[in-house]
Amino acid sequence: MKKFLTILSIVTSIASSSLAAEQEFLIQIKDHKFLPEILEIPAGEKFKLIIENLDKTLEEFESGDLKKEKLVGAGKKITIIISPLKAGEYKFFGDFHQKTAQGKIIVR
Ligand SMILES: [Cu+2]
Repeated sequence: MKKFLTILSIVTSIASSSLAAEQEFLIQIKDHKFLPEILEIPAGEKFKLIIENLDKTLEEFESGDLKKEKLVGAGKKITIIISPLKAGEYKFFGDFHQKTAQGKIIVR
């Protein structure tokens, strides 16, 4: 957990939200796993990732590949804006339950 990065991503989300119109994708967290674990996204398009935590425990959505890190409280939802990506695979994980909470975004 890096507080600075979390604040930075909140600021980025607010700055980007006024532009709207990007596609939204929902990832839920349940039993310390991501649903879905694999998400396919078109290359070169900015999109919105909504992370909903259905568990009763705090989780942190984290990805070195995407350079994102954001806390998701129990029963809460967060939004992350992702800038257009090149084709490839981008892994993400739940920082507090890394054994089970693993996923990736496949960009084509
Ligand atoms: Cu972390």
